[in-house]
Amino acid sequence: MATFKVESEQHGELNCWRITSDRAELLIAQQGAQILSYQRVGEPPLLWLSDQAIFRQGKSVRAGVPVCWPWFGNLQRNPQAVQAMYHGEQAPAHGLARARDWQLLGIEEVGEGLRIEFELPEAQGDLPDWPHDVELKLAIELGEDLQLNLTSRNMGNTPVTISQALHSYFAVSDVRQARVEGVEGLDYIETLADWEQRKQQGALGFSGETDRIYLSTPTQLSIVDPHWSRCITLTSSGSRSAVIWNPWTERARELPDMADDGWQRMLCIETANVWDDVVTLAPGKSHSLGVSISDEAL
Ligand code: TA6
Repeated sequence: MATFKVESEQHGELNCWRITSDRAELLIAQQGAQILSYQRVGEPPLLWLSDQAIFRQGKSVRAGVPVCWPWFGNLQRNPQAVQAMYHGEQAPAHGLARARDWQLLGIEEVGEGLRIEFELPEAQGDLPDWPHDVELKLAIELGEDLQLNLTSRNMGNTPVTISQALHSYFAVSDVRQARVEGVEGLDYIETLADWEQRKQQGALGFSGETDRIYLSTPTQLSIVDPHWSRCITLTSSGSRSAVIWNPWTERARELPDMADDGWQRMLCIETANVWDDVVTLAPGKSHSLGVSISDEAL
């Protein structure tokens, strides 16, 4: 029987919970219901927390799993149906949910694991310039693996279209030695070359800035990290798209919350609903975007 310890912690301006079991440790912030770090006993971290992370209200932390919702990235790059949902002038990158306080609904033991559930009550009509009524919940399950499920339920009378992502920052020994498997042969949007559509040849290695939207993704993607003799596997549900990002040298220098060499130790694979995979929720309908993160020795 697994035992869990839950402790409250303050990191800068943010209320957090540290959850420890005999297998793993998880740090979660109330802001954004954001996982900040995740490490299994006796292993290097699985999720990356920037050395220069800024823990400030209203600013997403460069770490773990920010929740991008109800749009992903630059709103102007989203399909018209997603753009039409927002009535404001300046749309913040990656939506409205990642830098607001969520409500902790409960922490309970489920089987051998622990289930932590959050809700963003403001999504039911109180988000600035986004006048829709969606019940938005994030369930985090810490068991043998780490699982996240983001569920949106349209409580209003008209359809709502969203894009979204679980913007996961994985820790790697050195991104130049790592590769992503599961993307072989997929079409992707190269956002760094005028959003051109291209086809992936072989597995994805890293030798420069990378910011791509992969289309028609399979349910499993893996990060193979030979230096740490580790393979991290992401198993997604409710998703047919994924964003893979590494800022490399120059972009990292521009980010105030990332060390100049921080890009070497991280790699984002973001389980998503973006591009031609956005979600339209009819009244009363719900959609869950999920990812389960596991790892094994190579
Ligand atoms: O997911 C990739 C991306 O959209 C990149 O273009 C990059 O800007 C990154 O997210 C981080 O965005 P942020 O707003 O958190 O600095």
